[in-house]
Amino acid sequence: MISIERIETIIVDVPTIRPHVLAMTTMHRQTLCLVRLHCADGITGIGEATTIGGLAYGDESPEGIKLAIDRYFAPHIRAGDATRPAAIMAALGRSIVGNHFAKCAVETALLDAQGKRTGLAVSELLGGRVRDALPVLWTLASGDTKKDIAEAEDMLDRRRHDAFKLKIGKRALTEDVAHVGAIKKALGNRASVRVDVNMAWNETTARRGVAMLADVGCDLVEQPITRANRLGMARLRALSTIPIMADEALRGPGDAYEFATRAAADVFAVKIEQSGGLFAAKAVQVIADAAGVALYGGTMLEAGVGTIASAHVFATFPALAFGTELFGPLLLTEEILEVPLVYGDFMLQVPGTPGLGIALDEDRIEFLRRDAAARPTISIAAAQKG
Ligand code: MUC
Ligand code: MG
Repeated sequence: MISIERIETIIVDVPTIRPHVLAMTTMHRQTLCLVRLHCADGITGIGEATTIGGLAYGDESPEGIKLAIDRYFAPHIRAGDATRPAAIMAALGRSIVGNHFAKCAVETALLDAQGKRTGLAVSELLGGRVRDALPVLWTLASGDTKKDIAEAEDMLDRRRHDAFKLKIGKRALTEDVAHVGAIKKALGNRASVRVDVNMAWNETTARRGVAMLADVGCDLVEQPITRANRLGMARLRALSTIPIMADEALRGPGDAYEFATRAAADVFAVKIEQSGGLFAAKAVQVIADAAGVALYGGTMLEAGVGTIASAHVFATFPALAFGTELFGPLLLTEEILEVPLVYGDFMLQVPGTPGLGIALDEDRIEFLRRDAAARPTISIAAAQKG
């Protein structure tokens, strides 16, 4: 038995490199809730939870996650054995309803610690990896067609991404389709172009929209309608000539099971946070595989810790037909890891070293944390004086 002696939760705010425009919010920064579990054997595990636009995307916020872990998760974690991550997660599952993002951050930290303890990469603890690198798409979401085309050309030139997801649903349907068509025309066969509507359409708009998008060369439509309308997703899927992907609607294995039995999606966007953890995401994958649903590795725009935790999970998927969108750290102005994740040749490398295979840049975290001691500031008047 190895106890967990200290549980740290740290809120960190990091600006984005440009505004990230989604149907429901525009992001100018990302807020991380980092979790550190200090174990009695001297090993520390790290986890991360992020949301999108505070509470704009889901029903957990970074601040709420911190509070939930500090107040309600902590006694169960302290009562557990660090060498038994599954038993601690089972205890949390029995006592705490929902809170998937918080559970994911804690499970990530438990598995990071256990990996360091056993000398195994997290992907090996999850059953073993089938690949060492993952294809990574980029989201074009500046809100401006010309800027998006220039951004995509730059990504292609640098061999960083050759698949792009466009965020639509905020403007009129014809404007959105023209935007997608213009980008596809500019990129041609050099890139895959997909869209994410983030639930912004009703079913009738979606029926027209999906057909119009197929005509301009779009390869896939992600979550066109509200997460609640599962039968609508099944109807859209039956009519569509291009794949329909479920994202917001998939909040764990139970939803995956229902989507699979209702044939309500061609593709599942698997997200470790939405699923409720790394093993829950694996369960979503297993259900998809059994039902013949294709897979895509999704993101909640996590920084380095959550991104690499996701990568360890996706590295174990036998098939990953639509690649991943694990670009979160690249959307942020600040690096929080000692050694940045390795992107290149359209892929993200998955470390093979024990645990997650990453370390936090402690000085950077101390500087960026929201509760950092007041930094020296200089007033405009003082600066002008001299
Ligand atoms: C989403 O809905 O998929 C993932 C990539 C991105 O640009 O936004 C997120 C959320
Ligand atoms: Mg999505």
